[in-house]
Amino acid sequence: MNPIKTLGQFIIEKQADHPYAKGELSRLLRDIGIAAKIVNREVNKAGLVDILGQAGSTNIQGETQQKLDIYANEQFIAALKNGGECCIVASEENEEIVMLDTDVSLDAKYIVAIDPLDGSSNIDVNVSVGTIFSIYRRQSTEGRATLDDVLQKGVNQVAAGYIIYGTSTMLVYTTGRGVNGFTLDPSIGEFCLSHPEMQFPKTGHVYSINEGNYVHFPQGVKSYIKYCQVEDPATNRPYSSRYVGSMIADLHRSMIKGGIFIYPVTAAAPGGKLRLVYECNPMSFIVEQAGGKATNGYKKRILELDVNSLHQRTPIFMGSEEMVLKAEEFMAQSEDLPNISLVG
Ligand code: P6P
Repeated sequence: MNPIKTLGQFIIEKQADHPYAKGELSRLLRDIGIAAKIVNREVNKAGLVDILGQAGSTNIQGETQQKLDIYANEQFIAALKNGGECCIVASEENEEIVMLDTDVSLDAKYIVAIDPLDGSSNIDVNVSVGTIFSIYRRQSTEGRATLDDVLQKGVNQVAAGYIIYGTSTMLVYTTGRGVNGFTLDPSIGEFCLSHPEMQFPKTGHVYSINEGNYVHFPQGVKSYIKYCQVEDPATNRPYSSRYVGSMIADLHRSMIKGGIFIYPVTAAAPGGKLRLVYECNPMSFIVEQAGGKATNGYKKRILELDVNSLHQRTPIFMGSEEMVLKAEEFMAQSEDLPNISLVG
Protein backbone atom coordinates (compact mmCIF):
# COMPACT_ATOMS: atom_id res chain seq x y z
CA MET A 1 0.00 0.00 0.00
CA ASN A 2 1.57 3.34 -0.98
CA PRO A 3 2.08 5.71 1.96
CA ILE A 4 -0.56 8.44 2.16
CA LYS A 5 0.60 11.78 0.73
CA THR A 6 -1.64 14.66 1.82
CA LEU A 7 -2.30 17.79 -0.23
CA GLY A 8 -0.24 19.80 2.24
CA GLN A 9 2.73 17.44 1.97
CA PHE A 10 2.47 17.44 -1.83
CA ILE A 11 2.33 21.24 -2.05
CA ILE A 12 5.45 21.61 0.09
CA GLU A 13 7.23 18.88 -1.88
CA LYS A 14 6.41 20.61 -5.18
CA GLN A 15 7.38 24.01 -3.79
CA ALA A 16 10.94 22.75 -3.87
CA ASP A 17 10.56 22.61 -7.69
CA HIS A 18 10.33 26.42 -7.66
CA PRO A 19 13.61 27.46 -6.00
CA TYR A 20 12.56 31.09 -5.71
CA ALA A 21 9.17 30.28 -4.24
CA LYS A 22 8.80 31.79 -0.81
CA GLY A 23 5.75 29.79 0.10
CA GLU A 24 3.00 32.28 -0.74
CA LEU A 25 1.45 30.13 -3.48
CA SER A 26 1.75 27.07 -1.25
CA ARG A 27 -0.11 28.82 1.53
CA LEU A 28 -2.74 30.07 -0.94
CA LEU A 29 -3.39 26.54 -2.21
CA ARG A 30 -3.65 25.29 1.35
CA ASP A 31 -6.15 28.10 2.16
CA ILE A 32 -8.30 26.89 -0.75
CA GLY A 33 -8.05 23.30 0.48
CA ILE A 34 -9.29 24.34 3.93
CA ALA A 35 -12.30 26.20 2.50
CA ALA A 36 -13.06 23.20 0.30
CA LYS A 37 -13.35 20.95 3.37
CA ILE A 38 -15.71 23.42 5.05
CA VAL A 39 -17.91 23.73 1.96
CA ASN A 40 -17.85 19.96 1.47
CA ARG A 41 -19.28 19.49 4.95
CA GLU A 42 -22.28 21.71 4.13
CA VAL A 43 -22.79 20.38 0.59
CA ASN A 44 -22.88 16.83 1.91
CA LYS A 45 -25.77 17.59 4.26
CA ALA A 46 -27.63 19.78 1.76
CA GLY A 47 -30.33 17.17 1.50
CA LEU A 48 -31.05 17.72 5.18
CA VAL A 49 -32.11 21.29 4.49
CA ASP A 50 -35.50 19.91 3.49
CA ILE A 51 -35.79 18.25 6.89
CA LEU A 52 -34.49 21.32 8.68
CA GLY A 53 -36.51 23.72 6.53
CA GLN A 54 -35.86 25.31 3.17
CA ALA A 55 -32.81 27.46 2.55
CA GLY A 56 -33.63 30.96 3.68
CA SER A 57 -35.42 29.61 6.75
CA THR A 58 -33.79 29.95 10.17
CA ASN A 59 -31.95 27.13 11.94
CA ILE A 60 -32.32 26.24 15.63
CA GLN A 61 -29.89 29.01 16.57
CA GLY A 62 -32.20 31.40 14.79
CA GLU A 63 -29.54 31.96 12.09
CA THR A 64 -30.84 32.47 8.59
CA GLN A 65 -29.91 29.52 6.41
CA GLN A 66 -28.13 30.68 3.30
CA LYS A 67 -28.24 29.32 -0.22
CA LEU A 68 -25.27 27.00 -0.53
CA ASP A 69 -23.59 28.89 -3.33
CA ILE A 70 -23.65 32.10 -1.29
CA TYR A 71 -22.36 30.12 1.69
CA ALA A 72 -19.58 28.62 -0.43
CA ASN A 73 -18.67 32.04 -1.78
CA GLU A 74 -18.37 33.47 1.72
CA GLN A 75 -16.27 30.54 2.93
CA PHE A 76 -13.75 30.83 0.11
CA ILE A 77 -13.50 34.60 0.39
CA ALA A 78 -13.05 34.34 4.17
CA ALA A 79 -10.34 31.68 3.82
CA LEU A 80 -8.49 33.77 1.23
CA LYS A 81 -8.84 36.92 3.37
CA ASN A 82 -7.56 35.16 6.50
CA GLY A 83 -4.73 33.52 4.57
CA GLY A 84 -3.35 36.90 3.52
CA GLU A 85 -1.84 35.72 0.21
CA CYS A 86 -4.60 37.10 -2.05
CA CYS A 87 -5.45 40.76 -2.72
CA ILE A 88 -8.51 40.44 -4.98
CA VAL A 89 -11.21 37.79 -5.41
CA ALA A 90 -13.29 37.75 -8.61
CA SER A 91 -16.34 35.58 -8.03
CA GLU A 92 -19.28 34.38 -10.07
CA GLU A 93 -21.40 35.43 -7.08
CA ASN A 94 -20.15 39.04 -7.01
CA GLU A 95 -20.91 41.58 -9.72
CA GLU A 96 -17.72 43.51 -8.89
CA ILE A 97 -14.26 42.37 -7.75
CA VAL A 98 -13.86 41.87 -4.00
CA MET A 99 -10.90 43.80 -2.59
CA LEU A 100 -9.39 41.93 0.37
CA ASP A 101 -8.33 44.95 2.33
CA THR A 102 -6.71 43.58 5.45
CA ASP A 103 -3.23 45.03 6.16
CA VAL A 104 -1.63 41.81 4.96
CA SER A 105 -3.84 41.22 1.90
CA LEU A 106 -3.29 44.71 0.52
CA ASP A 107 0.32 43.78 -0.37
CA ALA A 108 -0.50 40.21 -1.39
CA LYS A 109 0.63 39.31 -4.90
CA TYR A 110 -2.07 36.85 -5.97
CA ILE A 111 -5.48 37.27 -7.56
CA VAL A 112 -8.07 34.46 -7.28
CA ALA A 113 -11.03 34.04 -9.64
CA ILE A 114 -13.63 31.57 -8.43
CA ASP A 115 -16.92 29.92 -9.23
CA PRO A 116 -17.73 28.89 -5.66
CA LEU A 117 -20.41 26.34 -6.45
CA ASP A 118 -20.78 25.52 -10.13
CA GLY A 119 -23.88 23.55 -11.03
CA SER A 120 -25.57 24.51 -7.75
CA SER A 121 -29.00 23.98 -9.29
CA ASN A 122 -28.15 20.25 -9.14
CA ILE A 123 -27.82 20.19 -5.35
CA ASP A 124 -31.55 19.62 -4.80
CA VAL A 125 -31.38 16.49 -7.00
CA ASN A 126 -28.18 15.17 -5.40
CA VAL A 127 -26.04 15.51 -8.51
CA SER A 128 -22.31 16.36 -8.30
CA VAL A 129 -21.45 20.05 -8.05
CA GLY A 130 -18.09 21.76 -7.75
CA THR A 131 -15.88 24.75 -7.10
CA ILE A 132 -13.56 26.15 -9.78
CA PHE A 133 -10.57 28.39 -8.98
CA SER A 134 -7.98 30.26 -11.00
CA ILE A 135 -4.88 32.01 -9.64
CA TYR A 136 -2.95 34.89 -11.23
CA ARG A 137 -0.01 36.99 -10.07
CA ARG A 138 -0.97 40.67 -9.96
CA GLN A 139 0.69 42.60 -12.79
CA SER A 140 0.50 46.08 -11.25
CA THR A 141 3.48 47.02 -9.11
CA GLU A 142 2.25 50.16 -7.38
CA GLY A 143 -0.75 50.99 -5.22
CA ARG A 144 -3.70 48.65 -4.89
CA ALA A 145 -4.40 45.91 -7.39
CA THR A 146 -7.29 46.72 -9.72
CA LEU A 147 -9.72 45.06 -12.15
CA ASP A 148 -6.97 45.17 -14.78
CA ASP A 149 -5.01 42.70 -12.63
CA VAL A 150 -7.97 40.32 -12.95
CA LEU A 151 -8.62 40.72 -16.69
CA GLN A 152 -5.54 38.72 -17.72
CA LYS A 153 -5.43 36.10 -20.47
CA GLY A 154 -5.70 32.49 -19.33
CA VAL A 155 -2.10 31.82 -20.38
CA ASN A 156 -1.02 33.98 -17.42
CA GLN A 157 -2.54 31.68 -14.79
CA VAL A 158 -0.03 30.42 -12.21
CA ALA A 159 -2.44 27.77 -10.94
CA ALA A 160 -5.98 26.49 -11.47
CA GLY A 161 -8.11 23.72 -10.06
CA TYR A 162 -11.51 22.40 -9.14
CA ILE A 163 -13.14 20.60 -6.25
CA ILE A 164 -15.84 18.10 -7.24
CA TYR A 165 -18.34 17.26 -4.48
CA GLY A 166 -19.45 13.90 -5.85
CA THR A 167 -19.52 10.27 -4.77
CA SER A 168 -16.22 11.30 -3.21
CA THR A 169 -14.84 14.80 -2.85
CA MET A 170 -11.78 15.46 -4.96
CA LEU A 171 -9.48 18.43 -5.42
CA VAL A 172 -7.75 18.51 -8.81
CA TYR A 173 -5.20 21.23 -9.62
CA THR A 174 -2.24 22.30 -11.70
CA THR A 175 0.55 24.85 -11.23
CA GLY A 176 1.70 24.37 -14.81
CA ARG A 177 3.60 21.13 -14.20
CA GLY A 178 0.91 18.54 -14.83
CA VAL A 179 -2.39 17.80 -13.09
CA ASN A 180 -2.80 15.92 -9.81
CA GLY A 181 -5.97 14.72 -8.07
CA PHE A 182 -6.55 14.39 -4.32
CA THR A 183 -9.44 12.56 -2.69
CA LEU A 184 -10.79 13.72 0.66
CA ASP A 185 -10.47 11.03 3.34
CA PRO A 186 -13.14 12.07 5.84
CA SER A 187 -11.68 9.76 8.49
CA ILE A 188 -8.57 11.96 8.72
CA GLY A 189 -9.99 15.17 7.18
CA GLU A 190 -7.23 15.31 4.59
CA PHE A 191 -7.11 15.46 0.79
CA CYS A 192 -4.83 12.54 -0.14
CA LEU A 193 -3.04 12.07 -3.48
CA SER A 194 -5.14 9.54 -5.38
CA HIS A 195 -4.74 10.49 -9.06
CA PRO A 196 -1.12 11.51 -9.74
CA GLU A 197 -0.25 13.04 -13.14
CA MET A 198 -3.76 12.90 -14.64
CA GLN A 199 -3.82 12.67 -18.44
CA PHE A 200 -6.65 12.88 -20.98
CA PRO A 201 -6.92 9.81 -23.24
CA LYS A 202 -6.05 11.07 -26.74
CA THR A 203 -9.54 10.07 -27.89
CA GLY A 204 -12.76 8.82 -26.38
CA HIS A 205 -16.26 7.60 -27.11
CA VAL A 206 -18.41 9.95 -25.05
CA TYR A 207 -19.71 13.33 -26.15
CA SER A 208 -21.23 15.75 -23.65
CA ILE A 209 -23.55 18.54 -24.77
CA ASN A 210 -27.07 19.72 -23.92
CA GLU A 211 -28.86 18.39 -27.00
CA GLY A 212 -32.02 20.14 -25.85
CA ASN A 213 -30.55 23.20 -27.58
CA TYR A 214 -30.02 21.26 -30.84
CA VAL A 215 -32.22 23.42 -33.07
CA HIS A 216 -30.23 26.50 -32.06
CA PHE A 217 -26.75 25.00 -32.48
CA PRO A 218 -24.41 26.17 -35.25
CA GLN A 219 -24.55 23.79 -38.24
CA GLY A 220 -21.03 22.54 -37.45
CA VAL A 221 -22.16 21.34 -34.01
CA LYS A 222 -25.24 19.62 -35.50
CA SER A 223 -22.99 17.87 -38.03
CA TYR A 224 -20.57 16.75 -35.31
CA ILE A 225 -23.40 15.34 -33.20
CA LYS A 226 -24.64 13.36 -36.23
CA TYR A 227 -21.06 12.13 -36.77
CA CYS A 228 -20.99 10.87 -33.16
CA GLN A 229 -24.26 8.99 -33.76
CA VAL A 230 -23.25 7.19 -36.98
CA GLU A 231 -22.87 3.40 -36.74
CA ASP A 232 -19.17 2.70 -37.47
CA PRO A 233 -17.56 -0.09 -35.41
CA ALA A 234 -14.12 0.75 -36.80
CA THR A 235 -14.20 4.07 -34.93
CA ASN A 236 -16.29 2.81 -31.98
CA ARG A 237 -19.30 4.81 -33.12
CA PRO A 238 -22.01 5.56 -32.20
CA TYR A 239 -20.49 7.28 -29.16
CA SER A 240 -22.35 7.50 -25.88
CA SER A 241 -23.97 10.75 -24.83
CA ARG A 242 -23.48 11.82 -21.21
CA TYR A 243 -24.53 15.23 -19.85
CA VAL A 244 -24.71 15.91 -16.11
CA GLY A 245 -25.40 19.63 -16.24
CA SER A 246 -22.40 20.31 -13.99
CA MET A 247 -19.42 21.17 -16.17
CA ILE A 248 -16.94 19.95 -13.55
CA ALA A 249 -18.56 16.50 -13.44
CA ASP A 250 -18.71 16.25 -17.23
CA LEU A 251 -15.12 17.37 -17.59
CA HIS A 252 -13.81 15.17 -14.77
CA ARG A 253 -15.39 12.12 -16.43
CA SER A 254 -13.94 13.15 -19.81
CA MET A 255 -10.45 13.45 -18.32
CA ILE A 256 -10.58 10.00 -16.77
CA LYS A 257 -12.49 8.10 -19.49
CA GLY A 258 -11.85 10.23 -22.57
CA GLY A 259 -14.47 12.44 -24.16
CA ILE A 260 -15.45 15.90 -25.31
CA PHE A 261 -17.52 18.58 -23.57
CA ILE A 262 -19.12 21.26 -25.73
CA TYR A 263 -21.10 24.32 -24.74
CA PRO A 264 -21.43 26.19 -28.06
CA VAL A 265 -23.20 29.40 -28.87
CA THR A 266 -26.98 29.01 -28.80
CA ALA A 267 -29.95 31.32 -29.44
CA ALA A 268 -30.22 31.94 -25.69
CA ALA A 269 -26.44 32.43 -25.38
CA PRO A 270 -25.11 33.96 -28.64
CA GLY A 271 -21.68 34.43 -27.02
CA GLY A 272 -21.77 31.09 -25.21
CA LYS A 273 -23.09 30.47 -21.69
CA LEU A 274 -19.99 29.60 -19.68
CA ARG A 275 -17.85 32.31 -18.14
CA LEU A 276 -14.31 32.83 -19.36
CA VAL A 277 -12.58 34.15 -16.21
CA TYR A 278 -13.72 31.68 -13.54
CA GLU A 279 -15.00 28.69 -15.50
CA CYS A 280 -13.42 28.28 -18.95
CA ASN A 281 -9.90 29.62 -18.35
CA PRO A 282 -9.19 27.53 -15.23
CA MET A 283 -10.73 24.39 -16.73
CA SER A 284 -8.80 24.96 -19.99
CA PHE A 285 -5.51 25.32 -18.10
CA ILE A 286 -6.18 21.96 -16.46
CA VAL A 287 -7.28 20.37 -19.76
CA GLU A 288 -4.12 21.47 -21.58
CA GLN A 289 -1.86 20.46 -18.69
CA ALA A 290 -3.48 17.01 -18.85
CA GLY A 291 -2.75 16.73 -22.59
CA GLY A 292 -6.24 17.68 -23.78
CA LYS A 293 -7.41 20.58 -25.95
CA ALA A 294 -9.65 23.55 -25.15
CA THR A 295 -10.83 26.03 -27.80
CA ASN A 296 -13.87 28.13 -28.67
CA GLY A 297 -14.69 25.80 -31.56
CA TYR A 298 -13.13 28.13 -34.10
CA LYS A 299 -9.48 27.06 -33.56
CA LYS A 300 -8.88 29.74 -30.91
CA ARG A 301 -7.31 28.49 -27.66
CA ILE A 302 -9.47 29.50 -24.72
CA LEU A 303 -6.29 30.49 -22.83
CA GLU A 304 -5.42 33.05 -25.51
CA LEU A 305 -8.79 34.79 -25.67
CA ASP A 306 -8.74 38.48 -24.79
CA VAL A 307 -10.39 39.08 -21.43
CA ASN A 308 -12.38 42.30 -21.60
CA SER A 309 -14.87 41.97 -18.76
CA LEU A 310 -15.27 40.07 -15.50
CA HIS A 311 -18.34 38.00 -16.43
CA GLN A 312 -17.51 37.59 -20.12
CA ARG A 313 -18.83 34.40 -21.75
CA THR A 314 -17.35 32.13 -24.41
CA PRO A 315 -18.31 29.00 -26.31
CA ILE A 316 -16.08 26.08 -25.31
CA PHE A 317 -15.02 22.77 -26.88
CA MET A 318 -12.71 20.86 -24.54
CA GLY A 319 -11.52 17.32 -23.89
CA SER A 320 -9.61 14.59 -25.69
CA GLU A 321 -7.45 16.24 -28.35
CA GLU A 322 -8.57 14.09 -31.31
CA MET A 323 -12.25 14.62 -30.49
CA VAL A 324 -11.88 18.41 -30.25
CA LEU A 325 -9.97 18.46 -33.56
CA LYS A 326 -12.74 16.42 -35.23
CA ALA A 327 -15.45 18.74 -33.88
CA GLU A 328 -13.49 21.75 -35.15
CA GLU A 329 -13.30 20.16 -38.61
CA PHE A 330 -17.11 20.19 -38.75
CA MET A 331 -17.19 23.74 -37.43
CA ALA A 332 -14.78 24.86 -40.16
CA GLN A 333 -16.82 23.12 -42.89
CA SER A 334 -20.12 24.67 -41.88
CA GLU A 335 -21.46 27.71 -43.68
CA ASP A 336 -22.15 29.46 -40.38
CA LEU A 337 -20.50 32.85 -40.27
CA PRO A 338 -19.61 33.01 -36.56
CA ASN A 339 -19.21 36.28 -34.76
CA ILE A 340 -15.86 37.42 -36.24
CA SER A 341 -14.33 37.83 -32.76
CA LEU A 342 -14.66 34.08 -32.23
CA VAL A 343 -12.62 33.03 -35.24
CA GLY A 344 -9.00 31.92 -34.63
P1 P6P B 1 -27.48 24.08 -19.33
C1 P6P B 1 -24.18 24.96 -14.49
O1 P6P B 1 -25.21 25.92 -14.34
C2 P6P B 1 -23.33 25.39 -15.68
O2 P6P B 1 -22.75 26.63 -15.44
C3 P6P B 1 -22.28 24.34 -16.00
O3 P6P B 1 -21.74 23.73 -14.87
C4 P6P B 1 -23.04 23.37 -16.86
O4 P6P B 1 -22.21 22.63 -17.74
C5 P6P B 1 -23.99 24.29 -17.64
O5 P6P B 1 -24.15 25.47 -16.85
C6 P6P B 1 -25.35 23.66 -17.86
O6 P6P B 1 -26.10 24.58 -18.65
O7 P6P B 1 -27.90 25.26 -20.17
O8 P6P B 1 -27.13 22.87 -20.17
O9 P6P B 1 -28.42 23.75 -18.21
